[in-house]
Amino acid sequence: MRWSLFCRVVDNFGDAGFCLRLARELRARGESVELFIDDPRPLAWMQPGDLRILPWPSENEEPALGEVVIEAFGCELPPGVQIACARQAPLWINLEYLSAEAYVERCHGLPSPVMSGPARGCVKRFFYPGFSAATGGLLREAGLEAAWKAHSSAAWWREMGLPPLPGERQVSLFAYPHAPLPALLAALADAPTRLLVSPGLVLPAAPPNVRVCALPWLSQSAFDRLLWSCDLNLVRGEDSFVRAQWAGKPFLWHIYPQHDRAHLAKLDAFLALQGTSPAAWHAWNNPVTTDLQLASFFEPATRAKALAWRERLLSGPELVNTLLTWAAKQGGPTS
Ligand code: TRH
Repeated sequence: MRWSLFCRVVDNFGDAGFCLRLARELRARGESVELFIDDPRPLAWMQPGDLRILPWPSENEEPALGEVVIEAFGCELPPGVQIACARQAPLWINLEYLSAEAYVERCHGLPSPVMSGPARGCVKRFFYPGFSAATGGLLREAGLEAAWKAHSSAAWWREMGLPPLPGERQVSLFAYPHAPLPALLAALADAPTRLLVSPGLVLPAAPPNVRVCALPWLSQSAFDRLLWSCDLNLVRGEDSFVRAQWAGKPFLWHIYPQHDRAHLAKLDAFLALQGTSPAAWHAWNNPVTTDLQLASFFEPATRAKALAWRERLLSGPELVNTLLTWAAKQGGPTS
């Protein structure tokens, strides 16, 4: 089957990063895929391989579409593409953001009739990624489990030219600039720690026990392996948040802030689902935090909990499987 993915980069890298993983994995499972994207620059360092990447269509362009069209994260298709949808009647999927909130189960799979514009009368279908069997699930590459099991952190650090000092804790940091970085540095100062910092953050001077290592942008594959190799991962947005869960290591989430503070309900929904005490998570997401307690994140019980959570997610739905099942079942015209 042929899939046409449409992605507009709102800001940051999550939309592009997720669409790239999705396109790559559909391809890996034998599907034919093209990714239309308005800003392909982040894909260069994420490393798209030989995927078919196309520029965002102009207003009146009517591309020949695949049997499935994915409109990612409310990116609103240009009028010409909407006309093409009305004429070609693909399975048209409105792919939404990940959340653990209750509305996701209610809304996953619902029809979304197009009420105006050139595709008026067509019906899209809502697809919600999520954590339970009643959602679209999480994207997990078919090869991920074998690669994760075969991974050697020691070998990977050597390969990257980043060997750790003996006894040093390894912590990755990918966060938004408003994160309470002084509190983080203070929280890590109780034991020798290397803080591996992704681009985009300016850190204050580090205390003696904390060794800061600035990273370049890594390919998605290397970024995943960074998370597999660290003792604690500080991740953000949605895609790295999911990757931290597949890493099976303790992690702390810097959630993407929304103007109406809706992100706090989203954060709490995840914590409730996981049964996690919110103190450190709330503190990390408060820009003026001065007291961040992270000692428990390095305890064996927290490591065991991260692995148990990973196991639980492994038994849940996988997003690409869900999409392929939809495509097989609902592949007929939707207009
Ligand atoms: O960049 P983000 O903050 O993206 C955000 C969120 O997805 C947010 O929910 C969304 O609304 C907004 O974009 C528009 O964080 P995220 O989701 O983790 O995406 C980062 C991507 O970059 C992810 O695919 C991992 C990838 N990445 C690398 O490939 N190499 C790297 O070195 C790093 C740091 C990230």
